[in-house]
Amino acid sequence: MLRTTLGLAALVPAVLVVAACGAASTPAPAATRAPGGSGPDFTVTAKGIAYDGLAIQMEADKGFSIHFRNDDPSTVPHDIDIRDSGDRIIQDKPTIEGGRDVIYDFTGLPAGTYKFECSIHPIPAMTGTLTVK
Ligand SMILES: [Cu+2]
Repeated sequence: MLRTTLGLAALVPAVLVVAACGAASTPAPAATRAPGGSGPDFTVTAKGIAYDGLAIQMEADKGFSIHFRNDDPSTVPHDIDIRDSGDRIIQDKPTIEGGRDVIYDFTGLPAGTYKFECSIHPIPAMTGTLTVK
């Protein structure tokens, strides 16, 4: 009985911390999802050293593509790399300079939560969440 009580007491603060984090954060803007067809699945634009979409949701084991635009000055390169939950780059895409756009093709991923991030600017404004279900 004593053991059970202690276990519950230890759990309560952790639950409170999670709830507080959830309440404090606003939902990230989702990347534009293109309508079905043969074009790219998503569109992401970088401007002012920030992505315009910070959330992408994709089905498991399904390849996808992102039409990426860099609307910053030509001297400011950006890219989109994918990192796994251990923060390792698992899909590394080349940077493009400002004023250009590219279609990045990504291979399918197992279900999980990943990050997509600019390798030049790994800051919150250029770090999104890729949810694979
Ligand atoms: Cu960047």
